[in-house]
Amino acid sequence: MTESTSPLSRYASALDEAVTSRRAIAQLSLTASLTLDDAYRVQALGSDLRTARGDRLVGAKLGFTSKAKALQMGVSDVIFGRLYASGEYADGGSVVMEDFIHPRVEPEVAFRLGARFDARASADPEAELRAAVDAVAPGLEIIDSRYRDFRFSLTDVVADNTSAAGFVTGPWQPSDLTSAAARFDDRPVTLEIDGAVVATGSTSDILGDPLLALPAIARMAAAQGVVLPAGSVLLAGAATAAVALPGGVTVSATVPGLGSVRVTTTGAPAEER
Ligand code: 0L1
Ligand code: MG
Repeated sequence: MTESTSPLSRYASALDEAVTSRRAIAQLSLTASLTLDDAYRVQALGSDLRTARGDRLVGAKLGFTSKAKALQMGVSDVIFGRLYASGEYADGGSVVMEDFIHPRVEPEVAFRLGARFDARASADPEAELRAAVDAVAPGLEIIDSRYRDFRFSLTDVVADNTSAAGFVTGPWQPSDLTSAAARFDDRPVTLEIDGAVVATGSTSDILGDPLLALPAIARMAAAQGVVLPAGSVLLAGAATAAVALPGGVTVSATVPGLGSVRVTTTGAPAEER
């Protein structure tokens, strides 16, 4: 059996088809028993499919970074996903909801890489990644599970690229993370839709401090052999639970000291049409 006809390859194709058709599929775990390594292999095969049709890796993200979500999922480690150029939106721009199935939005803290990062070529990936970060910004992540009813197991969601579907970053602030004074914990985070607060949290809900996403991303990029180009965006994790994202609204996130980020949505996601 060649890899293109293997079960893992078929799962990657089914998930990719769900992305392009905006039609949710059944959870893989209902009929398949995947290991976590298998699930990351499906994610990597999905990445090959995306790049084959002209998409480009522009960053990485973590999920399950809050204690509450990790407990809910019964997991003890974060999950790692990839960000693509097709999912990058401009701050203050608009997002066409027809591109999604049943999107949700969450406020995040984002880091930017000033230099290419290849964890496997580094003697000290954690230190190198921290040194490579040149700026920080507030972010919004749009997640959109490719599974029906937004329901999944740990391996399902890893295979589905951790539900990653879109992201936007606010104004970048230059930041030197090699300074011992750098810390981003304990800042209130507000998520608003059309000016009404829909969720509040704290940057401390992201692994205690969003900075702690960096060693996790370094470790997981090494494990997955993911090389991040200069300019990559690293989404550290969500500071609140995700909120359903309808069409025809303006959503914004604000983090004191980092600023605000916003996008406007147009149209309606697939499941509302
Ligand atoms: O980015 C996230 O925090 C989401 C991780 C995947 C789980 C989900 O879709 O809720
Ligand atoms: Mg997220």
